[in-house]
Amino acid sequence: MNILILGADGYLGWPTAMHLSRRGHKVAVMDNFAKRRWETELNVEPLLPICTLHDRVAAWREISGEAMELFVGDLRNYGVVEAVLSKFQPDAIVHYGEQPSAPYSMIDHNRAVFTQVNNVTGTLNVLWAIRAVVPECHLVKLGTMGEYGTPNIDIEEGFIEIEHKGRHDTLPFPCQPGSFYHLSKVHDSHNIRFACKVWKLAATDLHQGVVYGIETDETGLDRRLETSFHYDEVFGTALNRFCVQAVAGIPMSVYGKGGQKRGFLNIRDTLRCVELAIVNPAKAAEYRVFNQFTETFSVIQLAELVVQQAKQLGISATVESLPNPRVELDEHYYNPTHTKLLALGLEPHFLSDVLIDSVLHRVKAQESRIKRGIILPRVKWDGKENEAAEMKLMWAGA
Ligand code: USQ
Repeated sequence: MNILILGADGYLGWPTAMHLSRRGHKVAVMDNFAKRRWETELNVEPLLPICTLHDRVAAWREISGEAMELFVGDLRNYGVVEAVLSKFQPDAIVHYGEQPSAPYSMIDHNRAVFTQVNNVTGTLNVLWAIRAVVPECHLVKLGTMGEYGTPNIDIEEGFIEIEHKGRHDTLPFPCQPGSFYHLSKVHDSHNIRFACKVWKLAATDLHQGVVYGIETDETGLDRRLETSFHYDEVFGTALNRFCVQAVAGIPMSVYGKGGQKRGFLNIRDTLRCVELAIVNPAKAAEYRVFNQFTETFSVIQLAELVVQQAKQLGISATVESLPNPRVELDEHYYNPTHTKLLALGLEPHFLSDVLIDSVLHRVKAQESRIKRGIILPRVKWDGKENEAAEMKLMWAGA
């Protein structure tokens, strides 16, 4: 299959590209390197130094013998998107090419508007270009479990059957997202579903939980193939941050009571889920949603697990409850369904089996690179202090 990866320079994009290339697909990668600019803007960097995408593509060719076509371009430019699809003629597109951070979208007005315009426009352009150039192409789009929020009922996979005043229907599951970033994904989901309905496109919306992990089978083949692993307050996710904090001897930053429950999955399972979605494609006019995570934990459970496992490496990690910078429930019901990917053959990696080997060991080896000053949260959901903060002055635009 011809598979185009959008956002291929990122944490998940690059490992996905190698994973699919190694399995015999013809892969092309596209990115505008915006993430590297946002890192510079906020003076943060991944834990491991990461080669340029050009160098990684060259290294991949040397190591695997497989070529990848590289496109440098911005999804907000419709002409560029159409040209790339015309040239590569993808059978499937994996779309990671968005601003991925909730805290980034909450820094100030600029970043909130930027996140929504960037994400929604990019996805709309992809939809229009598929319609114009490759209408049978299957879109596999990275959405988020955060689209649902934390309702006091079980979360279904995309749709809920409702009885209302004696009538029955199956409707999109109600969305109560918790940041302007998560809202951008909800807007995308509506646009994709509509495009599937009116143009008979085929799409899978992967409502993914929080990903952890630093290594995949392919990134482990050569130092030059590593992927970016963030632990700062803006781009780092909870578990990755806790592992770095444990190794650095900083108390783990549990926000509020730590009763926030989320779905989690290992980076290796992300790659497998995307592959399963591609090889079992949606049909024409079908918009389907897969809830993509393997286990649920509360934030405090995660921190406690890191304490236990770090102990086995001789690290005595501690936990600190910080005032929650976000506006979210920190004690709530959470029971999301996730059966569709398991039914397609997903065999999950479980956190307690892989945490030491797949994360803590690697972080420990890079201990000297940890920047302690970028860890504590400064971005607050109420926005007031962020507006005055130095971050506002550092806005570099799109
Ligand atoms: N949290 C802490 N301490 C920290 C960092 C986070 O207690 O140091 C808490 C947050 O308050 C939140 C939970 O951990 O309740 C998850 O936060 P996160 O930063 O790990 O994840 P989130 O902001 O939700 O976003 C991440 C990715 C995003 C993806 C999403 C999946 O950045 O791209 O869409 O996970 S989900 O959370 O299911 O929406």
